[in-house]
Amino acid sequence: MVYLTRIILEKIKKRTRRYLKEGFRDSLRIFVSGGAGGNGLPKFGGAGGKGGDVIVEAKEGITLDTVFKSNVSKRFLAKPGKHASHNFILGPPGEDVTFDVPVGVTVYTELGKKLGELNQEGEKLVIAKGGTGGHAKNGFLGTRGQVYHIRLDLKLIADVGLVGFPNAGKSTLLKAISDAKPKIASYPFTTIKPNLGVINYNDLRQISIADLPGLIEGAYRNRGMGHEFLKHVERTKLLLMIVDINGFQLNHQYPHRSCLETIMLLTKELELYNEELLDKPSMLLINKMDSEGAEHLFNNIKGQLKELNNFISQYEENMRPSRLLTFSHIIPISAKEDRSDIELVKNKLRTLLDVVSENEQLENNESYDLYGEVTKPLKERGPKLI
Ligand SMILES: Nc1nc2c(ncn2[C@@H]2O[C@H](COP(=O)(O)OP(=O)(O)OP(=O)(O)O)[C@@H](O)[C@H]2O)c(=O)[nH]1
Ligand SMILES: [Mg+2]
Repeated sequence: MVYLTRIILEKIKKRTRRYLKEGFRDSLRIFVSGGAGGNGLPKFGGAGGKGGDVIVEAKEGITLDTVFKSNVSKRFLAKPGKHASHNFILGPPGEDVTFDVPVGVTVYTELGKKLGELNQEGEKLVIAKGGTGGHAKNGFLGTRGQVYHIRLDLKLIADVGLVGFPNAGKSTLLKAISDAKPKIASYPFTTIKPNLGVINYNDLRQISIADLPGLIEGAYRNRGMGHEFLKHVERTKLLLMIVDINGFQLNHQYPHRSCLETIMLLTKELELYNEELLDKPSMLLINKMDSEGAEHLFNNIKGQLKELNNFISQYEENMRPSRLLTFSHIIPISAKEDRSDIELVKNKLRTLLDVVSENEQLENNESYDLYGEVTKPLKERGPKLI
Protein backbone atom coordinates (compact mmCIF):
# COMPACT_ATOMS: atom_id res chain seq x y z
CA MET A 1 0.00 0.00 0.00
CA VAL A 2 2.75 2.39 1.03
CA TYR A 3 4.59 1.41 -2.11
CA LEU A 4 1.54 2.16 -4.27
CA THR A 5 0.98 5.56 -2.67
CA ARG A 6 4.61 6.39 -3.27
CA ILE A 7 4.32 5.57 -6.98
CA ILE A 8 1.18 7.70 -7.32
CA LEU A 9 2.77 10.60 -5.50
CA GLU A 10 5.88 10.34 -7.71
CA LYS A 11 3.67 10.59 -10.79
CA ILE A 12 1.81 13.65 -9.53
CA LYS A 13 5.12 15.31 -8.68
CA LYS A 14 6.51 14.66 -12.13
CA ARG A 15 3.44 15.99 -13.85
CA THR A 16 3.52 19.20 -11.82
CA ARG A 17 7.14 19.75 -12.72
CA ARG A 18 6.52 19.18 -16.39
CA TYR A 19 3.68 21.69 -16.29
CA LEU A 20 5.98 24.27 -14.72
CA LYS A 21 8.61 23.70 -17.33
CA GLU A 22 6.18 24.57 -20.09
CA GLY A 23 5.87 28.14 -18.82
CA PHE A 24 7.42 30.89 -20.88
CA ARG A 25 10.25 32.44 -18.93
CA ASP A 26 10.92 36.05 -19.86
CA SER A 27 12.84 37.03 -16.75
CA LEU A 28 15.44 35.23 -14.65
CA ARG A 29 17.15 36.29 -11.44
CA ILE A 30 20.71 35.12 -10.94
CA PHE A 31 23.60 35.74 -8.57
CA VAL A 32 26.93 36.76 -10.06
CA SER A 33 30.24 37.36 -8.42
CA GLY A 34 33.52 38.49 -9.98
CA GLY A 35 36.63 36.78 -8.58
CA ALA A 36 38.65 38.57 -5.90
CA GLY A 37 42.07 39.92 -6.88
CA GLY A 38 45.07 37.98 -5.52
CA ASN A 39 47.35 39.59 -2.96
CA GLY A 40 50.72 41.02 -3.96
CA LEU A 41 54.06 40.13 -2.40
CA PRO A 42 55.55 43.24 -0.74
CA LYS A 43 58.95 41.66 -0.21
CA PHE A 44 59.57 41.31 -3.95
CA GLY A 45 57.17 43.99 -5.25
CA GLY A 46 54.98 41.18 -6.69
CA ALA A 47 51.43 41.86 -7.89
CA GLY A 48 48.43 39.58 -7.34
CA GLY A 49 46.42 38.33 -10.32
CA LYS A 50 43.21 40.08 -11.32
CA GLY A 51 39.98 38.26 -10.40
CA GLY A 52 37.97 36.69 -13.23
CA ASP A 53 34.94 38.50 -14.74
CA VAL A 54 31.43 37.14 -15.21
CA ILE A 55 30.51 37.64 -18.84
CA VAL A 56 27.33 36.96 -20.82
CA GLU A 57 27.26 36.31 -24.54
CA ALA A 58 24.18 36.54 -26.75
CA LYS A 59 23.27 33.43 -28.64
CA GLU A 60 20.42 32.67 -31.06
CA GLY A 61 18.19 29.70 -30.45
CA ILE A 62 18.41 29.50 -26.67
CA THR A 63 15.89 30.58 -24.05
CA LEU A 64 16.12 31.79 -20.47
CA ASP A 65 14.93 28.33 -19.56
CA THR A 66 18.10 26.92 -21.16
CA VAL A 67 20.15 29.29 -19.00
CA PHE A 68 18.27 28.14 -15.93
CA LYS A 69 18.69 24.45 -16.73
CA SER A 70 22.39 24.87 -17.43
CA ASN A 71 22.91 26.11 -13.88
CA VAL A 72 19.96 25.42 -11.59
CA SER A 73 21.73 27.03 -8.62
CA LYS A 74 21.60 30.31 -10.59
CA ARG A 75 25.01 31.25 -9.16
CA PHE A 76 27.76 32.26 -11.53
CA LEU A 77 31.07 32.74 -9.74
CA ALA A 78 34.31 33.68 -11.48
CA LYS A 79 37.62 32.42 -10.07
CA PRO A 80 39.84 34.59 -7.85
CA GLY A 81 43.25 35.77 -9.08
CA LYS A 82 46.24 33.95 -7.63
CA HIS A 83 48.42 35.57 -4.99
CA ALA A 84 51.90 36.61 -6.00
CA SER A 85 54.51 34.13 -4.79
CA HIS A 86 58.21 33.41 -5.03
CA ASN A 87 57.58 31.42 -8.19
CA PHE A 88 55.03 33.81 -9.66
CA ILE A 89 55.96 37.41 -8.96
CA LEU A 90 52.93 38.34 -11.07
CA GLY A 91 50.08 36.19 -9.79
CA PRO A 92 48.12 34.57 -12.67
CA PRO A 93 44.63 36.08 -13.25
CA GLY A 94 41.48 34.20 -12.21
CA GLU A 95 39.44 32.48 -14.90
CA ASP A 96 36.40 34.30 -16.32
CA VAL A 97 32.99 32.66 -16.32
CA THR A 98 31.16 33.13 -19.61
CA PHE A 99 27.66 31.85 -20.27
CA ASP A 100 25.18 32.19 -23.11
CA VAL A 101 21.94 34.13 -22.92
CA PRO A 102 19.22 34.61 -25.57
CA VAL A 103 19.49 37.50 -28.01
CA GLY A 104 17.22 40.30 -26.74
CA VAL A 105 18.22 40.18 -23.09
CA THR A 106 18.56 43.32 -20.97
CA VAL A 107 20.59 43.04 -17.78
CA TYR A 108 19.52 44.92 -14.63
CA THR A 109 20.98 44.98 -11.14
CA GLU A 110 18.63 44.39 -8.21
CA LEU A 111 18.35 48.14 -7.75
CA GLY A 112 17.04 48.44 -11.27
CA LYS A 113 20.19 49.92 -12.80
CA LYS A 114 20.55 48.82 -16.39
CA LEU A 115 23.94 47.26 -17.08
CA GLY A 116 23.36 46.81 -20.80
CA GLU A 117 21.46 44.92 -23.46
CA LEU A 118 22.45 42.25 -25.95
CA ASN A 119 20.69 42.54 -29.26
CA GLN A 120 23.06 40.80 -31.68
CA GLU A 121 24.36 37.26 -31.75
CA GLY A 122 27.89 37.16 -30.34
CA GLU A 123 27.58 40.43 -28.37
CA LYS A 124 29.24 40.22 -24.95
CA LEU A 125 28.74 42.10 -21.71
CA VAL A 126 30.73 41.97 -18.49
CA ILE A 127 28.14 41.79 -15.72
CA ALA A 128 30.45 41.43 -12.71
CA LYS A 129 34.03 42.62 -12.86
CA GLY A 130 36.78 40.78 -11.03
CA GLY A 131 38.74 42.66 -8.34
CA THR A 132 42.19 44.08 -9.07
CA GLY A 133 45.26 42.28 -7.83
CA GLY A 134 47.24 43.70 -4.89
CA HIS A 135 50.27 45.78 -5.85
CA ALA A 136 52.45 48.59 -4.51
CA LYS A 137 49.77 51.26 -4.99
CA ASN A 138 47.01 49.51 -3.05
CA GLY A 139 49.04 48.09 -0.20
CA PHE A 140 49.48 44.72 -1.96
CA LEU A 141 45.94 43.70 -1.03
CA GLY A 142 43.71 42.33 -3.76
CA THR A 143 40.21 43.84 -3.91
CA ARG A 144 36.87 42.01 -3.99
CA GLY A 145 35.08 41.44 -7.26
CA GLN A 146 31.66 42.95 -8.00
CA VAL A 147 28.80 40.97 -6.50
CA TYR A 148 25.25 41.38 -7.74
CA HIS A 149 21.84 39.86 -7.85
CA ILE A 150 21.02 40.37 -11.47
CA ARG A 151 17.82 40.21 -13.49
CA LEU A 152 17.99 38.97 -17.05
CA ASP A 153 14.97 40.41 -18.79
CA LEU A 154 14.08 39.00 -22.18
CA LYS A 155 12.25 41.00 -24.79
CA LEU A 156 11.33 39.03 -27.85
CA ILE A 157 12.75 40.50 -31.00
CA ALA A 158 10.17 40.21 -33.74
CA ASP A 159 9.56 42.34 -36.82
CA VAL A 160 5.83 42.57 -36.20
CA GLY A 161 3.96 42.72 -32.85
CA LEU A 162 0.26 41.81 -32.69
CA VAL A 163 -1.84 43.79 -30.24
CA GLY A 164 -5.54 43.53 -29.60
CA PHE A 165 -8.28 42.87 -27.09
CA PRO A 166 -8.87 39.24 -26.10
CA ASN A 167 -10.81 37.16 -28.63
CA ALA A 168 -10.10 39.56 -31.52
CA GLY A 169 -8.49 36.80 -33.55
CA LYS A 170 -4.78 37.48 -33.00
CA SER A 171 -3.88 33.83 -32.70
CA THR A 172 -6.15 32.92 -35.61
CA LEU A 173 -4.23 35.40 -37.76
CA LEU A 174 -0.88 34.15 -36.47
CA LYS A 175 -1.85 30.60 -37.35
CA ALA A 176 -3.07 31.53 -40.83
CA ILE A 177 -0.13 33.74 -41.72
CA SER A 178 2.84 31.98 -40.13
CA ASP A 179 4.24 28.59 -39.26
CA ALA A 180 3.14 28.89 -35.59
CA LYS A 181 0.45 26.65 -34.12
CA PRO A 182 -1.12 28.72 -31.33
CA LYS A 183 -4.15 27.72 -29.32
CA ILE A 184 -7.38 29.29 -30.53
CA ALA A 185 -10.67 29.36 -28.62
CA SER A 186 -13.84 31.39 -28.32
CA TYR A 187 -13.12 32.64 -24.80
CA PRO A 188 -10.90 35.57 -23.74
CA PHE A 189 -7.32 35.05 -22.56
CA THR A 190 -6.73 31.88 -24.54
CA THR A 191 -3.19 33.09 -25.13
CA ILE A 192 -1.38 33.48 -21.83
CA LYS A 193 2.20 33.65 -23.04
CA PRO A 194 3.75 35.29 -26.09
CA ASN A 195 4.02 33.18 -29.25
CA LEU A 196 6.47 33.72 -32.05
CA GLY A 197 5.81 32.76 -35.64
CA VAL A 198 7.69 33.15 -38.89
CA ILE A 199 5.95 34.33 -42.07
CA ASN A 200 7.56 32.64 -45.07
CA TYR A 201 7.52 34.15 -48.56
CA ASN A 202 8.07 32.36 -51.88
CA ASP A 203 11.44 34.06 -52.39
CA LEU A 204 12.59 32.76 -48.98
CA ARG A 205 12.18 36.12 -47.26
CA GLN A 206 11.14 35.64 -43.65
CA ILE A 207 9.37 38.00 -41.28
CA SER A 208 8.89 37.21 -37.61
CA ILE A 209 5.63 38.00 -35.85
CA ALA A 210 4.78 37.91 -32.12
CA ASP A 211 1.30 37.18 -30.77
CA LEU A 212 0.72 38.55 -27.28
CA PRO A 213 -1.95 37.92 -24.65
CA GLY A 214 -4.96 40.19 -25.10
CA LEU A 215 -5.02 43.63 -23.49
CA ILE A 216 -8.09 45.02 -21.78
CA GLU A 217 -9.17 48.38 -20.44
CA GLY A 218 -7.22 49.14 -17.30
CA ALA A 219 -4.37 46.78 -18.21
CA TYR A 220 -2.07 49.52 -16.93
CA ARG A 221 -3.69 49.01 -13.51
CA ASN A 222 -2.78 45.38 -13.92
CA ARG A 223 -6.21 44.28 -15.00
CA GLY A 224 -6.45 41.14 -17.11
CA MET A 225 -2.98 40.02 -18.06
CA GLY A 226 -1.75 43.55 -17.37
CA HIS A 227 0.86 45.42 -19.29
CA GLU A 228 3.56 42.93 -18.58
CA PHE A 229 3.73 41.58 -22.11
CA LEU A 230 3.84 44.93 -23.84
CA LYS A 231 7.58 45.02 -23.30
CA HIS A 232 7.77 42.54 -26.15
CA VAL A 233 6.36 45.01 -28.67
CA GLU A 234 8.79 47.74 -27.65
CA ARG A 235 11.42 46.26 -29.92
CA THR A 236 9.23 45.26 -32.84
CA LYS A 237 9.53 47.36 -35.98
CA LEU A 238 5.83 47.37 -36.66
CA LEU A 239 2.62 47.20 -34.65
CA LEU A 240 -0.24 45.20 -36.08
CA MET A 241 -3.42 46.12 -34.25
CA ILE A 242 -6.34 43.74 -34.67
CA VAL A 243 -9.89 44.49 -33.60
CA ASP A 244 -13.22 42.65 -33.90
CA ILE A 245 -15.76 44.46 -36.10
CA ASN A 246 -18.37 43.51 -33.48
CA GLY A 247 -16.40 45.13 -30.67
CA PHE A 248 -15.68 43.49 -27.34
CA GLN A 249 -17.33 42.71 -24.04
CA LEU A 250 -15.36 40.89 -21.36
CA ASN A 251 -18.54 39.71 -19.64
CA HIS A 252 -21.96 41.10 -18.74
CA GLN A 253 -20.54 43.10 -15.83
CA TYR A 254 -18.57 45.28 -18.21
CA PRO A 255 -19.87 47.60 -20.92
CA HIS A 256 -19.84 46.50 -24.51
CA ARG A 257 -17.25 48.43 -26.50
CA SER A 258 -17.75 49.05 -30.19
CA CYS A 259 -15.07 48.43 -32.78
CA LEU A 260 -14.06 52.13 -32.84
CA GLU A 261 -14.04 52.26 -29.04
CA THR A 262 -11.71 49.26 -28.89
CA ILE A 263 -9.29 51.08 -31.21
CA MET A 264 -9.30 54.10 -28.87
CA LEU A 265 -8.96 51.99 -25.74
CA LEU A 266 -6.15 49.86 -27.12
CA THR A 267 -4.26 52.96 -28.20
CA LYS A 268 -4.77 54.44 -24.75
CA GLU A 269 -3.32 51.32 -23.12
CA LEU A 270 -0.30 51.48 -25.42
CA GLU A 271 0.12 55.15 -24.56
CA LEU A 272 -0.11 54.50 -20.82
CA TYR A 273 2.56 51.84 -21.10
CA ASN A 274 4.97 53.84 -23.22
CA GLU A 275 3.96 56.83 -25.28
CA GLU A 276 6.74 56.17 -27.78
CA LEU A 277 4.89 53.06 -28.95
CA LEU A 278 2.48 55.43 -30.72
CA ASP A 279 5.29 56.54 -33.02
CA LYS A 280 5.82 53.08 -34.37
CA PRO A 281 4.75 52.29 -37.91
CA SER A 282 1.48 50.42 -37.70
CA MET A 283 -1.36 48.73 -39.53
CA LEU A 284 -4.94 48.12 -38.41
CA LEU A 285 -6.94 44.98 -39.20
CA ILE A 286 -10.69 44.91 -38.70
CA ASN A 287 -11.39 41.21 -38.23
CA LYS A 288 -14.37 38.86 -38.44
CA MET A 289 -15.79 40.50 -41.53
CA ASP A 290 -17.51 37.20 -42.34
CA SER A 291 -19.74 37.44 -39.25
CA GLU A 292 -23.39 38.41 -39.54
CA GLY A 293 -24.04 42.12 -39.99
CA ALA A 294 -20.32 42.86 -40.29
CA GLU A 295 -20.60 44.56 -43.70
CA HIS A 296 -23.29 46.88 -42.37
CA LEU A 297 -21.26 47.77 -39.28
CA PHE A 298 -18.20 48.38 -41.41
CA ASN A 299 -20.03 50.67 -43.82
CA ASN A 300 -21.25 52.70 -40.85
CA ILE A 301 -17.75 53.32 -39.50
CA LYS A 302 -15.88 53.53 -42.80
CA GLY A 303 -15.97 57.32 -42.84
CA GLN A 304 -14.69 57.62 -39.29
CA LEU A 305 -11.94 55.07 -39.86
CA LYS A 306 -10.56 57.21 -42.67
CA GLU A 307 -10.27 60.23 -40.39
CA LEU A 308 -9.94 58.76 -36.92
CA ASN A 309 -8.09 61.82 -35.67
CA ASN A 310 -11.07 64.07 -36.37
CA PHE A 311 -13.39 61.89 -34.32
CA ILE A 312 -11.19 61.34 -31.30
CA SER A 313 -12.77 64.23 -29.37
CA GLN A 314 -16.18 62.51 -29.53
CA TYR A 315 -15.07 59.91 -27.03
CA GLU A 316 -15.18 60.20 -23.26
CA GLU A 317 -12.00 61.58 -21.84
CA ASN A 318 -11.10 58.45 -19.86
CA MET A 319 -11.37 56.41 -23.04
CA ARG A 320 -9.39 58.46 -25.50
CA PRO A 321 -5.65 58.59 -25.95
CA SER A 322 -3.91 61.94 -26.49
CA ARG A 323 -3.19 60.94 -30.07
CA LEU A 324 -3.56 57.95 -32.35
CA LEU A 325 -1.21 55.64 -34.13
CA THR A 326 -0.59 56.49 -37.74
CA PHE A 327 -1.91 53.45 -39.54
CA SER A 328 -0.37 52.96 -42.97
CA HIS A 329 -3.30 50.73 -43.94
CA ILE A 330 -6.65 49.80 -42.47
CA ILE A 331 -7.79 46.44 -43.84
CA PRO A 332 -11.09 44.65 -43.21
CA ILE A 333 -10.36 40.90 -43.09
CA SER A 334 -11.63 37.52 -42.06
CA ALA A 335 -8.64 35.82 -40.50
CA LYS A 336 -10.55 32.59 -40.14
CA GLU A 337 -12.34 32.30 -43.44
CA ASP A 338 -10.64 34.25 -46.18
CA ARG A 339 -7.25 33.10 -47.46
CA SER A 340 -6.99 36.02 -49.93
CA ASP A 341 -7.23 38.48 -47.00
CA ILE A 342 -4.30 36.73 -45.34
CA GLU A 343 -2.24 37.01 -48.54
CA LEU A 344 -3.07 40.71 -48.73
CA VAL A 345 -1.95 41.29 -45.13
CA LYS A 346 1.19 39.26 -45.78
CA ASN A 347 2.14 41.42 -48.75
CA LYS A 348 1.31 44.72 -47.05
CA LEU A 349 3.43 43.76 -44.04
CA ARG A 350 6.36 43.07 -46.28
CA THR A 351 6.04 46.34 -48.19
CA LEU A 352 5.70 48.36 -45.01
CA LEU A 353 8.70 46.68 -43.39
CA ASP A 354 10.76 47.44 -46.51
CA VAL A 355 9.83 51.11 -46.27
CA VAL A 356 10.68 51.12 -42.56
CA SER A 357 14.13 49.63 -43.09
CA GLU A 358 14.82 51.95 -46.05
CA ASN A 359 13.99 54.94 -43.85
CA GLU A 360 16.22 53.59 -41.10
CA GLN A 361 19.10 53.27 -43.52
CA LEU A 362 18.59 56.82 -44.78
CA GLU A 363 18.58 58.09 -41.20
CA ASN A 364 21.73 56.18 -40.29
CA ASN A 365 23.77 57.03 -43.39
CA GLU A 366 25.12 60.52 -43.64
CA SER A 367 24.09 61.71 -47.04
CA TYR A 368 26.74 60.97 -49.62
CA ASP A 369 28.21 64.19 -50.96
CA LEU A 370 28.58 63.35 -54.63
CA TYR A 371 29.22 66.94 -55.65
CA GLY A 372 31.95 67.27 -53.03
CA GLU A 373 33.61 64.06 -54.16
CA VAL A 374 33.86 65.36 -57.72
CA THR A 375 34.92 68.92 -56.96
CA LYS A 376 37.42 68.16 -54.16
CA PRO A 377 40.22 66.83 -56.41
CA LEU A 378 39.55 69.69 -58.87
CA LYS A 379 40.08 72.24 -56.13
CA GLU A 380 43.26 70.51 -55.03
CA ARG A 381 44.98 70.17 -58.36
CA GLY A 382 43.04 72.50 -60.69
CA PRO A 383 41.47 71.48 -63.98
CA LYS A 384 43.30 68.97 -66.05
CA LEU A 385 44.43 70.35 -69.38
CA ILE A 386 44.00 68.06 -72.30
N1 LIG B 1 -16.27 34.49 -37.50
C1 LIG B 1 -14.98 34.64 -37.28
N2 LIG B 1 -14.46 34.21 -36.14
C2 LIG B 1 -13.15 34.38 -35.94
C3 LIG B 1 -12.30 35.02 -36.90
N3 LIG B 1 -11.06 35.05 -36.41
C4 LIG B 1 -11.08 34.48 -35.19
N4 LIG B 1 -12.34 34.06 -34.91
C5 LIG B 1 -12.81 33.35 -33.69
O1 LIG B 1 -12.64 34.21 -32.57
C6 LIG B 1 -12.30 33.42 -31.42
C7 LIG B 1 -11.02 33.98 -30.80
O2 LIG B 1 -9.94 33.78 -31.67
P1 LIG B 1 -8.44 33.78 -31.16
O3 LIG B 1 -7.57 33.73 -32.37
O4 LIG B 1 -8.22 32.74 -30.12
O5 LIG B 1 -8.37 35.22 -30.48
P2 LIG B 1 -7.20 35.93 -29.71
O6 LIG B 1 -7.21 37.36 -30.08
O7 LIG B 1 -5.94 35.18 -29.93
O8 LIG B 1 -7.70 35.78 -28.21
P3 LIG B 1 -6.87 35.74 -26.84
O9 LIG B 1 -5.75 34.77 -27.00
O10 LIG B 1 -7.87 35.27 -25.85
O11 LIG B 1 -6.42 37.13 -26.57
C8 LIG B 1 -12.17 31.99 -31.91
O12 LIG B 1 -13.35 31.31 -31.63
C9 LIG B 1 -11.96 32.13 -33.39
O13 LIG B 1 -12.40 31.01 -34.11
C10 LIG B 1 -12.89 35.46 -38.11
O14 LIG B 1 -12.26 36.00 -39.01
N5 LIG B 1 -14.23 35.26 -38.23
MG1 LIG C 1 -4.76 34.21 -28.64
